[in-house]
Amino acid sequence: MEGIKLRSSLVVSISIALFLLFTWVHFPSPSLNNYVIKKPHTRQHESDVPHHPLDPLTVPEFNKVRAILATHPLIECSSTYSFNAIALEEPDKEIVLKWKRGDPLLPRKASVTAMVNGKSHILLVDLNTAEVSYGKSGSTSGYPIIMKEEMDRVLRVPFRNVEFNRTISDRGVKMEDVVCVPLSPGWYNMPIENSRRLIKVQCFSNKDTVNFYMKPIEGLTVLVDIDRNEVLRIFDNGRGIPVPTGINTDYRYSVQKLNGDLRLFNPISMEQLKGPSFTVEDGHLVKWANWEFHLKPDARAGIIISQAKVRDPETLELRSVMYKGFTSELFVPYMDPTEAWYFKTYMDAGEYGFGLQGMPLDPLNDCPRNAYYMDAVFAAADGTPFIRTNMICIFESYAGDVAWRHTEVPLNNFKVTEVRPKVNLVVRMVASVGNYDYIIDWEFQTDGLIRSKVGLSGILMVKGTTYDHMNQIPSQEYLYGPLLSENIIGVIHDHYINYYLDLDIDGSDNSFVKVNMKKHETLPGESPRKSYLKAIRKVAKTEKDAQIRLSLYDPSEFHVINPSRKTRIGNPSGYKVVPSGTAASLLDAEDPPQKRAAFTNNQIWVTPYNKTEQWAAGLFAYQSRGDDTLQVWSNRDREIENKDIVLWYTLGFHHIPCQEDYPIMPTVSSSFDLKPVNFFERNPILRLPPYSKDDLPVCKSHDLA
Ligand SMILES: *[C@@H]1O[C@H](CO)[C@@H](O)[C@H](O)[C@H]1NC(C)=O
Ligand SMILES: *[C@@H]1O[C@H](CO)[C@@H](O)[C@H](O)[C@H]1NC(C)=O
Ligand SMILES: [Cu+2]
Repeated sequence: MEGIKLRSSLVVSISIALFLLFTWVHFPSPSLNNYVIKKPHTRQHESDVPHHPLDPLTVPEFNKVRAILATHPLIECSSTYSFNAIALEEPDKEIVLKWKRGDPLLPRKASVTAMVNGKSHILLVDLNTAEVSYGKSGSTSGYPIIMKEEMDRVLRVPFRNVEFNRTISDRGVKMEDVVCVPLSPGWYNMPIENSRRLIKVQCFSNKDTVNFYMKPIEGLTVLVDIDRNEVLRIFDNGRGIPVPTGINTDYRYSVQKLNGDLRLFNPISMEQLKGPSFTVEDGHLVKWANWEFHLKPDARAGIIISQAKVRDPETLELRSVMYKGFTSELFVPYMDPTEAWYFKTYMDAGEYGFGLQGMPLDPLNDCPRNAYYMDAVFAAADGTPFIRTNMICIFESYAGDVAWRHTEVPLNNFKVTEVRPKVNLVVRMVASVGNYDYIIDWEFQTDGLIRSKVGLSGILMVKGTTYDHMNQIPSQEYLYGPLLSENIIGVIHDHYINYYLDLDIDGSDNSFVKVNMKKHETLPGESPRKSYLKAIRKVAKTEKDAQIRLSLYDPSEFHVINPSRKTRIGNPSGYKVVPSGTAASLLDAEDPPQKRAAFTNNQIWVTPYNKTEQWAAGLFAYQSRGDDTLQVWSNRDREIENKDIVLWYTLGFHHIPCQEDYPIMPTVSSSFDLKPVNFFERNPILRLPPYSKDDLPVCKSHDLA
């Protein structure tokens, strides 16, 4: 009996071959199986031919990369190797910008990160010439994303250890109930961490529940050398802490004790009698309303939005807003300094691959009926491509909101009411990184606004405790989080999601402007008012001018403008980044996890465009030491005025768990906006027509069956 239970596999047939897609969830998901059989509203797989210079690698291209590398000396002569990243090496930005639909496709290249004998190498593979060259990393420390195959392998290692088996049975847990998870170890400048790729394995019991996270075998940590496949150390504390019972922790609908119909509301769906208003051309080019953008899945980032353009209602010109936007890194530090917990400071994109953890979406529940689904092609550790079906969904969303309105008060015999309904286009993926689920939305609005939203759901990482009631606890300060259930503490933690936003407002050369609200006091006798606010504009000259910490008592707007494109009356065309609910890291700047995730030192940064600076915690985030972070790059204090610049925004959450988060969390969301400021001459949706009854005939329910 093994600790890992890979029971969930699904077979996907495509025209050339059969690929096996394994997920590393530990139990079969009923909904997953349903949709494979029915596949409602899923359109065909990605085409095997790329059409656009930014299109992701196709199945034949992955196979070609693999074939070319098979005869490369680095791979051919090594006994063991793995490919921990294979992705399109995007052509240089200026070349992509010149490329037009109908032009011959630009040469295709793949960037491959290979781990050979415990060392990482970057190989650039030219798919046209089959030439292979070595690429530069910029990182001096750290390792690439850990692959699923490596995690499967290390999860078996503890079970070959007598001491591990003994402590499991001493704790009264049956071997067949043990489920283990692979936890990235962070980096703490300890001798054992040098020149070794490490992982920490912790285990749970899944007796009587699929929600094994609620049954931790507390205090047991197995330190494993990933490449040598051996146990280095076993930390065995907390033997006196019982494994929680797990009663009523199973969250599957099928096991809920049903007393009649549990529905709180009748089913709702959005109907589009005339069909959707968006198209996805050549697999990746999305066109909707006044928007057009390139969309692709990515093993590390999840979703990449490229070349987002919005149509100007006055000139009908398609105007550039963003060259590239994606979630660059995540940081999830837990607030417990004890042996079994201090290292839990995950960086989910660079350590596990945010896209690799993007599991198939569940139609009707993850996305509405009118959604279109996009598949991803990723590569396994040996380079074999596989298809992750339904990884992204795209849909028009109408939540009953208003795009703009006015009713004139009937004081002077006015009878005016004008209202426009608000319909948005949503692009969504969900990354299930171990216990947590991140719902990532990019929402495009007709008024030119882009909203980036993150929803957190899934299961808490909890800590076992001897306490089963608050009245046994002398003071809350003894714990690292609230008691959530008998013998379970929800450890306090943060979530940070960093966005790379290469805004190109009407072209690449842009400036960053801080528009600071300042209190002004009136002179004696000047006005009955004592004070008022003024907006003071300041153009950032260098990177340090653009290291921004938000404060309610020193508020600013943050604009990215094109100084050479002005409106009719002379305002520079721009977009602003609009933060909403967010959180800042309070860890010590010299704390190792904070140094590694130094992108959380500020909420906003602006750097000059540099193709190799894309991953906010460095290219190699696993066991990184913080030498290749956004903080390090920004400290060079390069010039950023009227240049091609990249804005970085970090969305944060402090999470003090509560009983409602148990046994699975209702979604918590936050977002930020990219909003036009003097980009359009006036309200860009002024001419949007309202609905009338004829637009939306009422259908009987049987018409929809
Ligand atoms: C681009 O980024 C890399 C990695 O940080 C750095 O080594 C290089 O100097 C940068 N180039 C410029 C022009 O800043
Ligand atoms: C540990 O237990 C597992 C599961 O019962 C068994 O397969 C394995 O052989 C045991 N390992 C040792 C070293 O006894
Ligand atoms: Cu949380």
